[in-house]
Amino acid sequence: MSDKPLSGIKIIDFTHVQAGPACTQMLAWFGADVIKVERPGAGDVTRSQLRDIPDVDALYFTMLNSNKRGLSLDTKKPEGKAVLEKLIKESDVLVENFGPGALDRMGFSWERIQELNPKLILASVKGFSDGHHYEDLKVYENVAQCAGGAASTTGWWKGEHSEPTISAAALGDSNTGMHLAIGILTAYIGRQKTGKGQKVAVAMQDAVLNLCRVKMRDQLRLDKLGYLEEYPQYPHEKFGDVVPRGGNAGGGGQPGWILKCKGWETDPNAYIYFTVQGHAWGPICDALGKPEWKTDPAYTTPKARQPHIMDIFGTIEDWLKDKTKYEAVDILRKFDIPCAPVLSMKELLNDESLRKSGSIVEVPHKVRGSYFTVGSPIKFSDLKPEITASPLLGEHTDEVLAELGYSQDQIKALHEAKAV
Ligand code: CAO
Repeated sequence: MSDKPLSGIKIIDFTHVQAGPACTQMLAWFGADVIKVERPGAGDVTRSQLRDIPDVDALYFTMLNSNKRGLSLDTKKPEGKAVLEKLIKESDVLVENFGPGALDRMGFSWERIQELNPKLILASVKGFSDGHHYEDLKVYENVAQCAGGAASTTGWWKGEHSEPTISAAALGDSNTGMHLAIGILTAYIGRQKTGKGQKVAVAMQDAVLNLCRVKMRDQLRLDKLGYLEEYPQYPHEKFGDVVPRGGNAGGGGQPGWILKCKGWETDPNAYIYFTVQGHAWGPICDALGKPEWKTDPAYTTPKARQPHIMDIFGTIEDWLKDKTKYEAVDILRKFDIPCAPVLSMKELLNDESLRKSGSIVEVPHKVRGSYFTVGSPIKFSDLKPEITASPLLGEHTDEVLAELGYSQDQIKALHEAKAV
């Protein structure tokens, strides 16, 4: 057994696609023994979705299933069910994100699981919470972003592209998985006190809403005031009765916007994000070479600036015209201005700092050679998560069965019955 913080915790990883796998992958990085259970011959659908190399596990799968062991098991066959029962008896956690009711239909209701192992923690992701009027719906990422409030508050408020907009960040999937990981660890610590397992559930709608908390704040303010002073609609346009989409506005108390830099005409990412911190107006004026703004009453307070904040951003864009995004940030950082270049995936993939910190890692893989993936975003002083390859379908089936006490003959029989 290794000395990683979660070593000794055995997790049945009955997850697929992204929300569940993102959760169990993180627990595996930190030392848990995560056994990915998949249907023989097929496996997680992401193994074959969006492949870049024929017949090789797709990056969609490899990037969400590292550090796990692979067990192929048909849990609809009696022999397969018997293996799962044994596994449940010997494990600490079962994580699943099947469609509503699938685990019950398989014969593994919460009541049955408790009979098999009262210490087991059952962790589930569903689209909507138990008892919700949409609890029967199957849900993918973008459905959750719409149901959780993200889509109605993202994007542009007028013009051709003013419809609700989806974020590229996996607010519905990986975000829900991260919430579930916190729930599992909480239940695990709880179990140390009570000796009992419990059911942990996170609905994708709730996880998205949790990240949209500030938009709920804005709805409450709008209901009271009828306007939102930090939105680009203020003070020249009318507000309706729901939180409008705010384009690239700051969202908090500090106005901000995405501004063009040198080369924007041909480079889709030649931009920076610029924030106007209320208390740092002086340094902004110094950085831009506009000392007169420091004493001009039209500029000295956030309230005075807000009616013409877009003109101020226009002046800053003028200043940025002959500077690349990197040059601009190098100047602005000297004045303590919160800003960053807009980075493409290509730039992030090749970013030396991210490689050095382990946020982007290269992982050797038995079949594909090696692949780049996103490493642990959580850094510890006494743990450096080492990212290892995702398992091939059923790669560790015999090993796991042997650990469960199956003899070589019994393992052979399970293969012959096509149960594994
Ligand atoms: N052996 C035998 N059967 C297996 C199995 C195994 N090892 N693993 C899964 N199955 C079966 C299940 O028992 C279920 O069968 P039934 O429907 O007959 O009971 C079926 O495979 C899986 O059903 P599903 O509803 O989970 O799969 P789907 O592709 O139709 O839907 C998804 C996918 C993601 C929409 C659905 O799982 C879902 O809504 N999950 C909850 C929300 C979620 O996590 N969504 C995020 C996914 S990431 O974008």
